[in-house]
Amino acid sequence: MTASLATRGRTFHDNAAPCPCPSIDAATTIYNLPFNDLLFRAQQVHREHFDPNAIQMSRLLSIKTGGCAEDCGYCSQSAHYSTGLKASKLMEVERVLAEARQAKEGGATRYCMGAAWRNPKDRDMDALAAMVEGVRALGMETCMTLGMLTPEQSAKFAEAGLDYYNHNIDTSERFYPEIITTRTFEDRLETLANVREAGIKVCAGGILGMGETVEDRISMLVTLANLPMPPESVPINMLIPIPGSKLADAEPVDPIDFVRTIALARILMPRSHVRLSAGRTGMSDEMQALCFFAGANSIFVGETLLTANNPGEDQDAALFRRLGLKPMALEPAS
Ligand code: SAM
Ligand code: DTB
Ligand code: SF4
Repeated sequence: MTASLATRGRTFHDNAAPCPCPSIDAATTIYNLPFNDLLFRAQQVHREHFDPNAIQMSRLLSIKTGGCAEDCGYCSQSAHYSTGLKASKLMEVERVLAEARQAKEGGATRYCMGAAWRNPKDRDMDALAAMVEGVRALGMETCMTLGMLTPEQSAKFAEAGLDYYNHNIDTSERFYPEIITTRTFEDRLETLANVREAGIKVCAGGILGMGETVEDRISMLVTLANLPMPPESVPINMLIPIPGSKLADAEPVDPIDFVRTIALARILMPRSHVRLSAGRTGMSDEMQALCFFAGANSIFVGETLLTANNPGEDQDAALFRRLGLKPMALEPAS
């Protein structure tokens, strides 16, 4: 099982001609282009597939906060660290729907519900499916991020109409055990395969600024681009250092390296939405502008992510005005 999953993407693509899949070497060459050449190329690719001034807007809600059994070194919600976060139980369906209505009024077109779980329990599946159905009925796209899923759980969410499942690979296969020890990189790929097989769209990306090397970042993107189908949505998070977590004092990522990584994601996954995700409160308008120029075309809106701060509505409205950006309209459901 393990080996076949690890090679799944490569086998698929090796049989396809011409092979569109990037190797680490090819991706590294692109990454190391002079900055202006890299951004020009990313912007060209971006314009072939998207309106360069339209940004997709998603809203997050933590439907079950804290007390998580996993030991992810970056996370405020892991029970392995003392981050001062108060744990809570799974929210009632009606409360989730009330929050989703507000998010819609704020302009979000996708509603992402996150839970601090290693995996969902079967006893919670009916309530989770009801959340998906209720949010869909409001006319928003739905996304969930709940940890690992079995094929059966994935099928149940597909039946409920779940549009996207977020499950990040976070970093390279090499660096993964330095950040998380309670599950493996392979476990992540397995859930991604289960979600894909159920017919749900995939949202998968990672975090920069955890002490990884540039090579680790390139390797993470090459893994994503070589999946049997690349993720439709690729969130690139900048680490929000959480006091008390293992990565509280990690060295911040160089902003130019961050922009280069966004540009590489755009070039390697031309049709995917690349999301400038967590960490925007730590970025200047100028850095965000460069990220949009490099091909990022999605953000989280609203004052909170799951537990951490995010620029609020007013700040983002001002940013959009400054840059002449507009919200991306929802594509009609197929
Ligand atoms: N428990 C689920 C899981 O791990 O898949 C879902 C929630 S988890 C918080 C979703 C993602 O948020 C993580 O995979 C990670 O990429 C990102 N994330 C969590 N804490 C972060 C932080 N402090 N800074 C940046 N990104 C973070
Ligand atoms: C993703 O890549 N980033 C989001 C979403 N997927 C679930 C989460 C960011 C979390 C930031 C830290 C926090 O709010 O606790
Ligand atoms: Fe749990 Fe997800 Fe946080 Fe890891 S990232 S500790 S799985 S909530």
